[in-house]
Amino acid sequence: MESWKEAYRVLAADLASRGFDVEGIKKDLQAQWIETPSWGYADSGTRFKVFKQAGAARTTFEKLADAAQVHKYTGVAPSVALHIPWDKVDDYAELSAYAASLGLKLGAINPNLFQEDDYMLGSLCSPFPAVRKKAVDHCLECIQIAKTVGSNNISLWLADGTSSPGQDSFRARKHRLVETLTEVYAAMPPSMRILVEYKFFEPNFYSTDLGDWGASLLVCQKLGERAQVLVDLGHHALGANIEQIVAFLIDEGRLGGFHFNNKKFADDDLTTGSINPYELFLIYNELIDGALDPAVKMDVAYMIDESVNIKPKIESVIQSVVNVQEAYARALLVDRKTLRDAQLSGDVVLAEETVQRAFRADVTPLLAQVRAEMGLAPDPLAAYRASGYYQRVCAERGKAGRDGSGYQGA
Ligand code: LRH
Ligand code: MN
Repeated sequence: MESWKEAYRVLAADLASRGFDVEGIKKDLQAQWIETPSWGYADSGTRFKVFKQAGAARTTFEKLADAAQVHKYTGVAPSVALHIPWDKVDDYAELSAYAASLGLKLGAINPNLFQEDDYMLGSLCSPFPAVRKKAVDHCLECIQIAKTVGSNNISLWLADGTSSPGQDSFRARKHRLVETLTEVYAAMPPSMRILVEYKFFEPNFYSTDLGDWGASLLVCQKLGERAQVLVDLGHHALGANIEQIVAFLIDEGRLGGFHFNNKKFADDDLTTGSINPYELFLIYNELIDGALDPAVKMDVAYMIDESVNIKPKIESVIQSVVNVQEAYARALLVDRKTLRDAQLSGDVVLAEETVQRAFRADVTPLLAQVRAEMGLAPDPLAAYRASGYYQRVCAERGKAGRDGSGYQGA
């Protein structure tokens, strides 16, 4: 018997003896839906160097083929977010059909308002009306693409900001932002929503128009119910309590989604859970607390937004998905009655111990069992590595050679 099966039997018996609904927990884990980013499969780097990797996806079709590998072995990554124009194609219906042939759905559509010369002083916040119109038109184009591929999420990040004191009026830029986004919001069909992402700095280094969750929430409240805040884990000042921000947004009914990744310093876009798995667990602890509250309405898009420079892309995304599964599984093991009683009686240590006991749990056998019940191998990364897919695409995509992970390519 594979070792994880015995470990699972012991864990399930212990959890059941402590009053946990093990079957319910497995159902929740099987229902997880984690969207991966098309741009996470292509070569990316820093301003210093983009290390071209053997086998990296070069076209949107190859990005979808690689994303299908992540879903094939994890079972919980059935959709891919697109970035326009990085994923611009002549026929989006054909792209959508190709995705479906791979068992995938096309997810959030990300407008790109940060790579045109015209956007030097901003896009939707630009002082120049013609530039604002160009930016609005691009968002309207993305709404059309979303309609064509059956996506209901427009995921908007703005690089807009200023780089020196006095460069522009903060209030005037805010007015332009609300005015232009009101036009974009009005163009969305009733089934569609806009996820408004904030970031505290970069590429502007004096001010950012959507610089924190408060700015994003304010703008969303001015737009309407179908405007919600997107929380990218790399977009906060060091020390920010992201799980508290998540709790506030849940309580306001304005948590639209996540861009999961991890950081040590700034917007590092590292593998999710690779630096601070406790933070990811604490975020899921707030998500479950909200989901258990009948007064709270939640519709959260769980998306990964990473671009790793050294690791083979597919393997890093598999690691990220597995780390998100583990964070959710551990958070499902928080004894919420004991936690609430400890909180209400001021027993701070017992409250912390209750949370940490769940974080310390080894959920590997639980997830292995969940995968087995989904007809999948217990270890996605090992199964992917054993598949030979990587060697095959290296040969097909024609760049053999060392890629930092020891693979010699074809
Ligand atoms: C900006 C960001 C945004 C994407 C980009 C790829 O830092 O997080 O979500 O458009 O990364
Ligand atoms: Mn992001």
